[in-house]
Amino acid sequence: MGILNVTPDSFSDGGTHFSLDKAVCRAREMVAEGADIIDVGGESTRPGAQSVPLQQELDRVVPVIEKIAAEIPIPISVDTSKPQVMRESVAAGAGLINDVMALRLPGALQAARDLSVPVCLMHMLGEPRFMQQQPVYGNVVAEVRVFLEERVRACEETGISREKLLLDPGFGFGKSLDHNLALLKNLRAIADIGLPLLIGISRKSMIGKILDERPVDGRLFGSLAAAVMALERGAAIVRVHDVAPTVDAIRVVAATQAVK
Ligand code: YH5
Repeated sequence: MGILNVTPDSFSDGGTHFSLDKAVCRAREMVAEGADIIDVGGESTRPGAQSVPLQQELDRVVPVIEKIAAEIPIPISVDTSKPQVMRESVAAGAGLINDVMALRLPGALQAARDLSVPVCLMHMLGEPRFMQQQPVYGNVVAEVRVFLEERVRACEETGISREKLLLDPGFGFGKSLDHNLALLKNLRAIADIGLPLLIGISRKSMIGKILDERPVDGRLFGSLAAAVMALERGAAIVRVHDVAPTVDAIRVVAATQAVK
């Protein structure tokens, strides 16, 4: 899954304006590099980020989805928590909802049910603005598992079938470095829930911290190591910035996993 951020700080036209053409070019490039899904996100969910008003998120995301859905041969996912953005994005051509709030906003469960597309449910402790202020768990792996199982039940009770669901432990979302490392090492316990696992570690601060505060642009090799570890522990999809290098890593893992 290739990440396509459609926030004003990405794909600027040189000024302060977002360039639709540049975003579409990046999507084409990721397809050429071997991406199987493009994840379009218009709300920054980084630690400390403010939430984006509904109309602004719609204005960012919907035109991009419309344009790339018309010309790109792979599924498009929308990274959003807002029911209205889910509805308009699917109408514009998105085929997957990627919700870091795991359908906890009012109306989100109903929107996902009505749209009947697959949904990725991600674990997050707290909310983006405050989530990195000393997160506390008894047993992070067990608690993430219980949370995800509870969200699966909420989906089923709303009429969303299990077959439509993917799960994600939410690396970096309300987790310290030790929490993230425990989740990566014990990812099998989350995979054992029995639904496909999506993992987002690419360039995240856990990689930077392990590598002595390496800046974002030097985190590729560390991100690849983490992706390989996740795949070996049962991950089905990795959400990444660097598609071509990740596809090589995936092919090495897949070739090895194919041996009896
Ligand atoms: C995720 O894990 N993450 S947005 C901080 C960074 C780098 C990247 C430089 N959406 C996930 O990608 N959806 C995001 O430090 C996600 N799983 C799913 N399913 C945050 C992000 C990032 C944040």
